[in-house]
Amino acid sequence: MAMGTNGALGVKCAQPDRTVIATVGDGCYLMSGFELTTAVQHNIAVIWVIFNDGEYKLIKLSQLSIYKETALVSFDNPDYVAFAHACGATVMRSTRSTTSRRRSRGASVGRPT
Ligand SMILES: Cc1ncc(C[n+]2csc(CCOP(=O)(O)OP(=O)(O)O)c2C)c(N)n1
Ligand SMILES: [Mg+2]
Repeated sequence: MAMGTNGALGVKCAQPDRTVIATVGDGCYLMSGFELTTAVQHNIAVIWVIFNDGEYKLIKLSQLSIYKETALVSFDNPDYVAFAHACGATVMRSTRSTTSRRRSRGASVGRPT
């Protein structure tokens, strides 16, 4: 969990001519998303797509399947748009219907997004 969030930086450094998109859950992003500051400092143009559902969904589904109830799987997210702005990254807010369009726009930005 979370290794893809910051591992994407290494992938982009190894393959600078390729588009690198890390699709991450919000729980995963919270564990290591501060690496965005490194990406901005060295202009490592990774695109992160954060799936913001305010919970550890996989764990919730496991709990439901085993115990028929859930606990400690919800959390409040920070404002990721404000966070990205504060780090100096490019940012786009997406909904279910705009995600793939935004991702292609992100691919053309050439900056941490
Ligand atoms: C370091 C680490 N801690 C905990 C886990 C257990 N784990 C697997 S998935 C998950 C929740 C992931 O939540 P999120 O990233 O929000 O994705 P979602 O399931 O909501 O799509 C957790 C805690 C793990 N795999 N690795
Ligand atoms: Mg989640």
